Amino acid sequence: MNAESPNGSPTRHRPWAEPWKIKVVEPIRMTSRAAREVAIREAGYNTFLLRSEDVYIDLLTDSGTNAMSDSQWAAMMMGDEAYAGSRNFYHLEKTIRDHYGYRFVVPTHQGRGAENILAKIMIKPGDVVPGNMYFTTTRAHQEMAGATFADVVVREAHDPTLELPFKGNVDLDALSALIARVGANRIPYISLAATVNMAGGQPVSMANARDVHELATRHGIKVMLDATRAVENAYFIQQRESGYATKTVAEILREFCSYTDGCTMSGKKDALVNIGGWLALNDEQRYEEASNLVVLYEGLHTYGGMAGRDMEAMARGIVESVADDHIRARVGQVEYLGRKLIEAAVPVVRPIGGHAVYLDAKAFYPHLDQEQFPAQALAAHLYEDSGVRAMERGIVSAGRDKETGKNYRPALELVRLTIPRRVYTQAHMDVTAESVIEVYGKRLTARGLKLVHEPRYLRFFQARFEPL
Ligand code: PM9
Repeated sequence: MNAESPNGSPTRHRPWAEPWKIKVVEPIRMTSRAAREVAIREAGYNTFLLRSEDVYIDLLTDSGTNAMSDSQWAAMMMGDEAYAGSRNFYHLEKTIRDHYGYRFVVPTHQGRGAENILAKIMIKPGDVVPGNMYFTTTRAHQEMAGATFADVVVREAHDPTLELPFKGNVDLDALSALIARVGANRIPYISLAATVNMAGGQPVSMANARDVHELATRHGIKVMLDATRAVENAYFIQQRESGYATKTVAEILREFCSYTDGCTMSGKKDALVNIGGWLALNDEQRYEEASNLVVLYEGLHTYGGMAGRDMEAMARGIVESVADDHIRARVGQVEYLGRKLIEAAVPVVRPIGGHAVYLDAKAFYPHLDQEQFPAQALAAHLYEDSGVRAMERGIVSAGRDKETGKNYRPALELVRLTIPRRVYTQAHMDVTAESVIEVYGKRLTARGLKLVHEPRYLRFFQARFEPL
């Protein structure tokens, strides 16, 4: 093997080999198929309701499941747990300003805390919020504040088979038409997500972000970024967009954020921590409102629901997250799993996204109607086969239209194999691929599910099912 390849990656053959070694391990255990069949039945065929002890490889989410570095763990001992004015807050604030570029920072316990506050300070009843595909918690807070979400993602995002570099882009014609139809005064902001989770972790190009900002600014509309996986988005820009190959991910992230007026952030993803988030804004008056409102929902504006130690760990995590070798390894591991499944002709969303490989459940189980919850069933079948836990991202996650009460029927009916950062090995990816391939081999005998318990809010978390 080469000691070092010219582009700074560890080897020519394994460019994504991890830039870290393992210091602490957490045991996990394999269970029997019989035990897993009982566990998933008791969980109402919902992988959110499984106990993690009963899971072998946990690919439910990359949210809060990251492994922290030794530097982050050391930071946990540096927590200033003062109620007000913790030094860790000021460090976090400076780190966010330096890396994301926004002027004002309001800490929150996680992403949805920031979404709640943003929706409350920006939205009035009857507003419309355009966005590049919905996200569950984001849309829920927009709706609770009285807005309707309007999807303006490019049409290609809804087709899992299309191999295009920026399937998270906003359709500028659709956005213009929406502004003309409802009027700019009813659009408090554009909700721009990078990457787009529900489309398969697909990125937004820099050119598109620039154009969205230009169009929005012309109409006096703000652009609010969901920065949850903006570092992964920046990596894709570096790899795929002309003019960015020689820029660092850190530089690309700063430029990307400069085309937006603020952001909500779940630090539990890119920022390499187990809990934390923030709302960032450039507008001082809005910041005053947000930093006042945060005391009602999260905590004082210098901790927002986080302990001082959590803020310190997140500040260090942000710095680690933009290192080119880290992000190359992170996305490289996801691509490794994706390629194995593509080689076995398993239908997955193309191209492979930044944080997860998404199985196309409609193509996997073509004999099941969407109302028989093929993705929910597939996630259960995969768990039964190997103890690999995945997440449904289809009709259950999409929920119901708040006006008609009917199920949304999203074009994408997916199962997400979500890779936590710095947690699993290549062998774990191999086991996962083998299990998916095994389940794919038995696909024609698979049965769907019926919904037997449906909670009112974000039903996918707690819904229960029975086999048909
Ligand atoms: N995402 C995920 O697994 C957590 C559970 S599913 C609701 O993908 C985006 C793009 C997210 C996200 C959470 C949030 C909310 C906002 N935007 O979970 O509240 O992917 O920190 O963030 C999950 P919090």
